[in-house]
Amino acid sequence: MGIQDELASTIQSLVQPGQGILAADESHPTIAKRFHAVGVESSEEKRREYRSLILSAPGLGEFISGVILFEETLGQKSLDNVPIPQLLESQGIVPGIKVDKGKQPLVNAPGDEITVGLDGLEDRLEIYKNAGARFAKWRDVFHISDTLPSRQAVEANAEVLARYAAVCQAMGIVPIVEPEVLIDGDHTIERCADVSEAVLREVFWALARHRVQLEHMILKPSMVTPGKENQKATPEQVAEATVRVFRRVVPAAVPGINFLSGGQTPEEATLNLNAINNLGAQPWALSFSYGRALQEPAQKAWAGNLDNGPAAQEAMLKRARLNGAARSGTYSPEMED
Ligand code: 5MM
Repeated sequence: MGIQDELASTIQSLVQPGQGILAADESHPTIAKRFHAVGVESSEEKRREYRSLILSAPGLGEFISGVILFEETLGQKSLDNVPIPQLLESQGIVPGIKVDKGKQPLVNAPGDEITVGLDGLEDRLEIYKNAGARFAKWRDVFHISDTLPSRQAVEANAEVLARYAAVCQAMGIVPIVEPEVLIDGDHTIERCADVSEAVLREVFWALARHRVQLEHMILKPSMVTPGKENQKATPEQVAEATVRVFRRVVPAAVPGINFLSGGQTPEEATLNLNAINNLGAQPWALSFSYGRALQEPAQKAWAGNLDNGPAAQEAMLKRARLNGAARSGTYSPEMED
């Protein structure tokens, strides 16, 4: 299969009605934090146990089209000794891989950060592709304050995101482009809308400069919400603010927008996605690529005990199913019972 056909076929598998993407690509410090919250010490074996359990939940492929893995997991075997990428393919799920190397302070821009990982990216992508990855993910992070993010941060992060996306496509790997505007702070929903619009404009300008094919990428943005220390907005307010910004700046050629949950509770993230999809037809498929909002209940149910595996799988499936419904605006809170 040629590169273009590979990209088209992966996009087609990822963007499906009733399905979304599971982000299970927490780096070691992040997964340690998540495990700590349920009283588990993070070790390679515990990470393998937990991730193997949730990824082998029977029927997961009905609601999950792709899973973003961390490098370690891509090379691991499940509890049944099946390579994880193979386990996913057997569920009809496309394996993906986080390829950024995290973030660091942006020099001469106090408070801003820049995501790193372009050095050697091509070589790593080749290894990941041979291991079974068909799509990749890179996350930029933007802090909101009265003065942040700076223009420098918006431009510099958009540039690396676009360069990453171009390299991925050249190798037949679909890039997930993730500019996350953080929910931390007491800013208003209007301030979040302004920052999100500026960030997305810059990202799409950089993608155009680097000749990224919009038809062969997925956007993974944050929703437009108030800061978590501000008053909560209703799902309808979040949906309206989000769709207004996206209609202004995201070209119709982009096939899918898969939101991150960014610290929303599992129920909030489902309600907000449902409200977004209730606003009527949009040019793009509007779905999820949640990490915490899909996994939190499963992590609580597992709590480090293999005997709780079936309960963890059930919790995972439940959130996947409910978000699958929110993907078409057919979720209702009664379905939680
Ligand atoms: C924003 O985080 C991404 C989506 O997860 P949430 O839905 O929980 O917000 C997630 O894919 C994130 O990029 C990975 O967990 C990797 O994060 P770290 O901090 O470990 O690089």
